[in-house]
Amino acid sequence: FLKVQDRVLQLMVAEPGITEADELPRIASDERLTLWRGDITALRCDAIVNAANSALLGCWIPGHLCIDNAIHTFAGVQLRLKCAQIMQQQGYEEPVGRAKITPGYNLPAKRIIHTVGPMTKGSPTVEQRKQLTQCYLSCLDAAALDGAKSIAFCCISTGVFGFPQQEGAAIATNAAKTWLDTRKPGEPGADMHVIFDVYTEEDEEYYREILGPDAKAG
Ligand code: AR6
Repeated sequence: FLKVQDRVLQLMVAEPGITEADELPRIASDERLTLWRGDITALRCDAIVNAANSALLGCWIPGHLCIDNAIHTFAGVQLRLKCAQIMQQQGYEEPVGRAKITPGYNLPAKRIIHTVGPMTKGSPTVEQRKQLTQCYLSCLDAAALDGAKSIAFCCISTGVFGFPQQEGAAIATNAAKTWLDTRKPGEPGADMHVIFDVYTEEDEEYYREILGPDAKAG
C-alpha cells in the first residue's frame, strides 16, 4: 500500500502534462520572448491571459471551444465566484482594453489576467487596433504590479471576436516589445518573460513570420 501511495504522490508532484514556462526556450534574437503552441490551461507560469467578454463571468455557451470556457472549466467554480465579486464591486460591464487579475485556483498558473478585446467584423478600425494594443499593455501592467515574472498571452480577440489573426499577431508582438523596451532596470516587469501562446498552426506561422525563423513554438 505504501508503495502505491508513494507512486501516487510521485505522479502528483511530477504533474505530467504540465509545461513549465521557465523551461521553454527563448527566442534567440530576443531572449525576453518565447513562442509556444499549446493549451494555456496546462502552462505553469506567473500569469496567463484570458480573452474574456464584458460580463467577465466566463463563456455561457456549453462546450464552446473558446479560451474563456477552457480557463473557467479547469480553474474551477471559485474563479466564477471571484469574477462575480469583482464585477459586483465594479458595478458596470468590463470595458474593452482593461485588465482584471484573479488567482489561478486549480490551474498551474498563479494568476489569471482577464481582458476584453475588441469585437471586429472585417477590417478593424483604427480605434479597434488601439483597443487591442491596450489589452496587451493593460495585462502587462497588471502582471508587473502584481509581481509576475512571466506572462502567457493567448491571441486576444482573434477567435470568436473576429480580429484578423495576422494583424493581431503584429499588434501583440509590437505592444509587448514596446512595453518591455520602456521598463527601466529594477522597475516591476523589467525582467518579464513574455510567452506568446499560439493555439493553431496558422497563428504559429504568423508569429514566426514576425519573430523570425528561430522562434520555435515548442
Ligand atoms: N489555450 C490557448 N489558446 C486557446 C485555447 C486554449 N485552451 N482555446 C482557444 N485558444 P477566443 P476572443 C485561442 O475565441 O476572440 C468567448 O466566448 C484561440 O485559438 O477564445 O477574444 C468569450 O467569453 C484564439 O487564438 O477569444 C468572449 O465572448 C484565442 O484563444 C469571446 O469568446 C482567442 O480566441 C472572446 O473572443
